Amino acid sequence: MTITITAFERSPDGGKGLARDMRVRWALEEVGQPYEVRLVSFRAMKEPAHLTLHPFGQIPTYEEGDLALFETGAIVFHIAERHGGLLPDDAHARARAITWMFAALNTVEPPIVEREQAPYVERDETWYNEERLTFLDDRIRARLDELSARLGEADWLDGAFSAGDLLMVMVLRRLDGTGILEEYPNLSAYVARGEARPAYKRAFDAQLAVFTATSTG
Ligand code: GTB
Repeated sequence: MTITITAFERSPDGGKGLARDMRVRWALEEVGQPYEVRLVSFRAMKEPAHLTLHPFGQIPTYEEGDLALFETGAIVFHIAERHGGLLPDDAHARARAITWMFAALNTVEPPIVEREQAPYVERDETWYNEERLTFLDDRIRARLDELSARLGEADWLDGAFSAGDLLMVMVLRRLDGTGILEEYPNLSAYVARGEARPAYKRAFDAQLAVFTATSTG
């Protein structure tokens, strides 16, 4: 059955793989599932046809036959459940890998997104200043201190590479350009290990190709 995902027609990151379709592309590449991509404009994302698929008018979405999903955590989980390669067979190891998926999205990502959005959503507030940004940066550091301590010198968070690592690497990549990740050599190496995976590279090249095609064409 054909899998179709949605992605930005013009990603604001210019193809750096920071938009969330990259997570889904990477998961599909890891499990060897071909997929098609429907590109959507910012306007189309808010129109009824897309809102039927995604109540919040966002990307990515996932369609497979009569199944339509949104939310990258749910999509990656669905892919990992249906195909081998992203979750261990052992029940306890599997539950722990799923725990890391939630940890990436619920515990590590929120302070990163808040910091990323502060310059856009808070800049007109009287209390928006350097002190506020330092506060937000330090909240990220608190999480990374803990994550770094847990990872230690291991390659992945819990044994073999899993969907938990896939989401955690993608979340940490959002720190690109902030200099914060570089304060944690083991986390930087962890992200680099994820980016070195052949499936990651195929997914990255595919999302970049959208940008190069639209910017030169
Ligand atoms: N919780 C949802 C999920 O995980 O699927 C969040 C989905 C989401 O935030 N989608 C964003 C979106 O559609 C794109 S990924 N935004 C449009 C809107 O809300 O109207 C967020 C994103 C966008 C761009 C960059 N970038 O260019 O660097 C990075 C991340």
